[in-house]
Amino acid sequence: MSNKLSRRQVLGLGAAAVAAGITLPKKEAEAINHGGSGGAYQPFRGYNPKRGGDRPYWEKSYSGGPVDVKPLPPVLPGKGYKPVVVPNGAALPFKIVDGAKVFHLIAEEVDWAFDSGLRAKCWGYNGRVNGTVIEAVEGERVRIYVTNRLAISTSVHWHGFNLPNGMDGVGALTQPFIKPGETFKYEFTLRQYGTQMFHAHHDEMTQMGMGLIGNFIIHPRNPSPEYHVDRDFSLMISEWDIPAGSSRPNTLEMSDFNILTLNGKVFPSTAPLVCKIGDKVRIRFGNLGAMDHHPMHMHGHHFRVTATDGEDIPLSAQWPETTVLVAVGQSRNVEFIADAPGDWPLHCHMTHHIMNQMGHEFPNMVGVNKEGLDERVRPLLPSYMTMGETGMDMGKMAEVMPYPRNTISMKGAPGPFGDYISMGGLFTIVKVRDQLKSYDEDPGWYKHPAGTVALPATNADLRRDGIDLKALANASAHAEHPDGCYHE
Ligand SMILES: [Cu+2]
Repeated sequence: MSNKLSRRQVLGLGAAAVAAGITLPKKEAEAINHGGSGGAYQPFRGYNPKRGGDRPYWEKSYSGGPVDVKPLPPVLPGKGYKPVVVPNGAALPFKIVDGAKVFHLIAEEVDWAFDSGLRAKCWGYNGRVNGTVIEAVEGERVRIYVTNRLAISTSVHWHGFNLPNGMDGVGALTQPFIKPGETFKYEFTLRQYGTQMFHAHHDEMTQMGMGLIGNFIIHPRNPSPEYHVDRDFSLMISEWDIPAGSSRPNTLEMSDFNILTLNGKVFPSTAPLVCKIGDKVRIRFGNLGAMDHHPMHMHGHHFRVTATDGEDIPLSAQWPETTVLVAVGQSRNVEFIADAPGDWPLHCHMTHHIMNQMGHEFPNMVGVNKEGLDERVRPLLPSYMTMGETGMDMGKMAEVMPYPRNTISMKGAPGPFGDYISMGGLFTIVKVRDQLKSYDEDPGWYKHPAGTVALPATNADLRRDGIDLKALANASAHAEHPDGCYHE
C-alpha cells in the first residue's frame, strides 16, 4: 500500500485513522476490512479474481462471491466454535450426512406459555416460539428440511443470507408454497458469518406475528482473537397483541402491542443472563417483531456495538453505547466485559414495552384525587379500578383488581427488598457474580456489600449535610395537596 490513500480506501478504513495521519500496512488493513476471518477460505475476497486481495474495501462482493464454492467440513459445537446460549430456548439439533449439516425445522401450532400466568395458541418451530436457534459455521453446507404442520401454506426465508435466489424462501416468488403436510428441502453453502435470522415469508403479517421467527447464528470459520467471548447470548425480540382473557394473538393489530418478548417470554419469565466477573460477553439481538424498533439498554456497563446483520464492524469503527437501537428486521451484536457484580437490568427503553398486557382504556389519573371513586363505580362494574393518582403501582393493582383467567396485566415480580418490581415485557436481568456454581443455575438475588445500597437517609446524614428537616416536612405536607389538584 502506498502512503497515499485513495478516496475509496479512506471510506473503507475509516476517516478517524486518516485524520490521525495513520496509514496501515497492507496486512493490517485487510484484517480490518475482512473482519478477521483469515485462512484459506475467503468468501469476502471473491467476485473479481484479478483484483484479489488488493481490491479497495467497497469493491468486495456484496453477495458472498461465487455460489459454487467447495463446502468446508462441518464443525462440531465445543470443537470449532463455542455454542451460543439461548435463554428460554435452544439450538436446533443436527446430523452430519455426507459432509453436510442436516437440520429439520417443523412449523407447527404451539400452546405457548409467555409466563406462568399467560398461555396462547401460537405458531412456532419445533415446539418453541421465537426461541429455536439454528447454529452453524461459515463454509458449511447446510441442508434444512422444513415440514409444514400448520393448516396453511408457509415458506422459510433465510434473512440476511448470501444464497442462490431459489433458496431465498419467498413464498410464490422464489419457490412454490410449502403446503400443509409437505416437507421442503433448502440446501446451500454458508459463505458468510454473523447473526442472521429466519422467518416465514408467506403472509408474514399473520405467520411472523404468530411466532414463525428465529435467530440463525453463523460462526466464523477462522475467528479472529477478538471473536472469542466467554458468554455468547442469542435474543430474539418480538411483540404481540393478546387482549386480557383471550388466548389467541391478534395479528391484525398495527400499533397497540401489549406483550413484548425476548425469546418468546416476558419478565419475570425471561431467564437471567448469568455471567462471571471478568467474562467477555456478547449479546446478539434480533428483531423480527411486527412494527416496533427497540432501544435495548444495559445497566451498570457500557458496550461496544460490534456487528450488524451485514457483517462485523471494524474495530476502529465500533462505537460505545449503553442503548442500542434494534430496528425491525435488524440484528445487532454488542460486547462488553462484565466487570461490575450485581443484578443489572437489560431492557427496552420504551417504557410501554416493559409493561405486561397494558391497555389504553384507563383514563389518565395522575394528579387526580380519586378518593371514593372506585367504591362508587364497583357496584356497576365489579372489576373497576382507576389508575392510581400517582401512577401504576403494579403490585397494589394486581392484588386488588380481579382479572379474567389467562391474564398478566400489571404483572411484575416480587423483588429482594419486599417491594414489587413494576416491570414486565422486554426486560431481563444480567446477573454478574464473583462466585458462580454454574452458568446454568439462577444464582438468586445479588447480595450487596454492606453500605452499597440506597436506603432511607438517617437524621444524622441529613443534619451533617445541612438538609433542613423542618422545611422538608412542610414541603411534603404541601405535596399532598398540590396546586391544580382536583378536589371534589
Ligand atoms: Cu421496545
